[in-house]
Amino acid sequence: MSKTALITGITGQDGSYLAELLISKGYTVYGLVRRTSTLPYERIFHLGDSLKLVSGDLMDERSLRLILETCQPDEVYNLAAQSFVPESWSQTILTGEITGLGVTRLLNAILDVNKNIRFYQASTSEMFGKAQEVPQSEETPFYPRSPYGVAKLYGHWITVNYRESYGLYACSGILFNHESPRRGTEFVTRKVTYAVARIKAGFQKELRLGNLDARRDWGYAPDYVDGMWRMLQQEKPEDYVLATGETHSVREWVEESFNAVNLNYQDYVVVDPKFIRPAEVDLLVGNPGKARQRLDWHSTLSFSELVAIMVDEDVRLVKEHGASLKSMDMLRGLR
Ligand code: NAP
Ligand code: F7E
Repeated sequence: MSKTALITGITGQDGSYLAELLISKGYTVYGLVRRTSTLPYERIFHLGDSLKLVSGDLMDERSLRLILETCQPDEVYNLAAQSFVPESWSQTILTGEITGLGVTRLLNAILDVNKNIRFYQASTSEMFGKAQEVPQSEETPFYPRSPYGVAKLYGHWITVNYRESYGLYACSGILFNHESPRRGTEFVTRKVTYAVARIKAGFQKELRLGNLDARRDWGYAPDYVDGMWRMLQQEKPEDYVLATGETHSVREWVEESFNAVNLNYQDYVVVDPKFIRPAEVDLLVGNPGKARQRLDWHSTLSFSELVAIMVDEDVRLVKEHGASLKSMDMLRGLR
């Protein structure tokens, strides 16, 4: 019999790729959307009727219970969060409420409605923060460096705790940065590839960035949602790191992106203190050994291939919609 899944964070980068994957596997897929006065559905429009949307919010436990009763999912993927690290210093309480306590609300609703639901929690390499060892694995001690990382660490431990307290099938996926043409333009990879496309087209003159020396383990988002699904298909619930095992600096990402359109980044990039964080995560690189061995999971794109597909897609986007995107970007303030 075909399975049913509920995805929170359906309008985000990962939600859209996970919905595609599960629909392709024959799942009935529900996506939780929060009530807004305009529709943030740009990443899921193309899924049409194959995706069912339900209204609720991680801030509201009753809405979660009602949704579980209506949808009766076999699997719940909790991808919803206030996920932008800098915002977590200015909206600290909100980040704690959604990204941290929101996990407990959803787990409580699962306990009330159906303890057999399999649960995936979107944990993050930001929990390693000031990394205590290199590379980071499931065994590495945590040391978060932002209110976002702190909130996610709470979400991680409450997932582990409910698994151990109530016997839930609950997994925490500790995912390193993963990117795609659907990445939000406030995150550094997409901010850069989008700016490169605009500069090449003559819409933008410079690119203002923060710390170019930070290092990240960047992979391709569709690979990572496949890993989430694999975690919920095992005999026993466990936690897994998903990463490429390679690290690159922001500067390398910038250089490679400008090179892709035959420009020299030094002619355009300005370091702006506005984008420097109160506390930085200097070096992340994951060890995906456990996921490789137990889940047969692999990342499929090299660093250069990832940069290339993101630059190509943004060049195409700017060519097609250049002028209208320009006014939209002004409204968004392109952080
Ligand atoms: P994203 O694009 O920022 O999407 C976040 C999603 O959460 C959006 O759909 C957003 O809905 C939803 N959301 C926010 N507050 C909510 C609330 N109160 N109730 C219900 N939904 C709410 O994030 P992503 O990159 O796809 O990441 C997915 C998850 O993985 C997040 O939890 C993130 O923290 C985590 N993560 C991401 C990465 C990465 O590299 N991408 C790595 C590790 C972990 P709206 O559209 O309405 O705002
Ligand atoms: O920053 C540096 C910045 O915002 C990466 C989220 O998905 O991945 C993401 O968090 C690095 C940092 O991602 C700018 O200081 C320099 O060192 O793209 P980011 P993040 O903070 O790593 C993790 C795994 C998550 O879980 C999060 O939800 O780039 N950087 N200059 C900049 N970053 C931004 N955003 N903007 C700049 O201008």
